[in-house]
Amino acid sequence: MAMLNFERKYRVRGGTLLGGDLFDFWVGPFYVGFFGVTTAFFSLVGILLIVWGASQGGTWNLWQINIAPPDLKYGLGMAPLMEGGLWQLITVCATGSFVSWALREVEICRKLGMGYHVPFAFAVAILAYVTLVVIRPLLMGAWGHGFPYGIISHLDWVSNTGYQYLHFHYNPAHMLAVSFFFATTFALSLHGALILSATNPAPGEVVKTAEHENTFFRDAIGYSIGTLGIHRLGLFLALSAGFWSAVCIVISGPFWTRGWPEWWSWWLNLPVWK
Ligand code: 07D
Ligand code: 07D
Ligand code: U10
Repeated sequence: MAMLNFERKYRVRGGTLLGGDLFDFWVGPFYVGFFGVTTAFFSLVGILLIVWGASQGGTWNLWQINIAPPDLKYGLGMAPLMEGGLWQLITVCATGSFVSWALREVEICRKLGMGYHVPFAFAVAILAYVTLVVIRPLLMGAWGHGFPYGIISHLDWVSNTGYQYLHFHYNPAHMLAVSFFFATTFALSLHGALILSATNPAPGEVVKTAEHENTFFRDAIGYSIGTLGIHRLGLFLALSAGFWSAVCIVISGPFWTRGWPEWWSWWLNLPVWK
């Protein structure tokens, strides 16, 4: 079936979570739905607030635009608009639009009778973001612990926050997250390379199948995880990277306030060394 025929066949009513038939239509290639409207609303308001905030910030240099969270003295209260209130509104819009986008993905999955793997995966990214700007600030008692919205300024925040704990590489959950990120790129490079080597042969050669793919890895490392298995592993590695990232930052401050190198003194204090 040609792709456009397939789309016509499956672009049917139903599967919505909210709004019934009301927003159950497409605009060009995009499915709308109730959550498409809320995505459009939150993104538009959020972007307008950023542009307005930028216009008050004294620079149009894209790299330097910065919308900072409130001072710590405002605690968990609302701050005046130009002293972090804008950051608070933008955070509401960003969270609203990310969650709306995930729910719109859920509706699309339901229409197509597919699993919810894609929205679930996006939800882990949203969890990491919400951990940075909502959960950790709540646990630490001030919105001022969120990261500022700006291309360079958010890098400064990461660096400063890292050095507050002396040496962030000693954070054990950061180690896990970093290793999962590395493992994800390693797995995707192996997978992309293997698929291309089998299915995109030189002119005149035949296309190979999963038999070849399995045999390559059995010859090389004695085991093949299989064609479905590599996708399960890839999803697991990538989601673990995001999950342990959220853990590594939420424990920094709320659960561990000293330098991360010091955390390892439990090892030196094991009775076995005495
Ligand atoms: C390739 C998919 C496309 C997405 C893109 C990002 C915007 C922002 C906003 C001008 C892989 C679109 C960008 C809409 C424009 C304004 C106000 C995804 C792909 C191309 N960061 N970060 C970047 C975000 C955090 C860190 C780049 C967002 C945390 C470091 C881009 C968030 C920490 C470095 C960006 C976020 C952190 C970057 C490229 C949210 C820990 C870099 C991103 C909402 C996670 C790199 C100058 C990319 C860079 C970079 C966006 C959060 C650390 C501007 C939207 C606070 C160390 N980040 N970031 O390709 O070059 O992602 O920075 O949480 O070195 Mg960041
Ligand atoms: C938060 C992004 C969510 C995105 C969403 C979508 C739009 C729409 C539209 C394109 C989580 C946004 C969409 C806006 C765009 C269009 C059309 C993803 C998020 C919802 N670190 N470190 C991490 C490494 C050091 C520090 C994570 C490496 C130093 C701090 C990861 C190194 C110090 C924090 C990581 C290194 C330090 C981190 C980031 C090496 C600084 C965090 C990935 C090789 C001196 C952050 C939850 C992530 C974190 C984090 C990797 C070094 C500090 C594991 C490889 C030693 C303070 N670091 N780091 O979380 O865990 O993605 O955040 O040196 O807060 Mg680190
Ligand atoms: C994978 C795969 C695989 C494939 C694949 C892929 C993974 C094996 C079969 C996919 C992979 C790729 C294509 C590779 C490239 C991808 C990346 C590198 C990832 C990063 C991607 C990007 C950087 C692209 C990002 C682009 C985006 C997000 C699109 C932007 C979209 C929009 C701007 C429109 C969004 C739509 C919305 C919000 C809903 C519908 C809304 C509209 C159409 C707008 C109109 C609005 C309305 C009608 C609603 C009314 C609005 C209101 C009421 C608000 C008004 C508010 C006011 C204030 C006025 O494994 O298989 O191959 O391909």
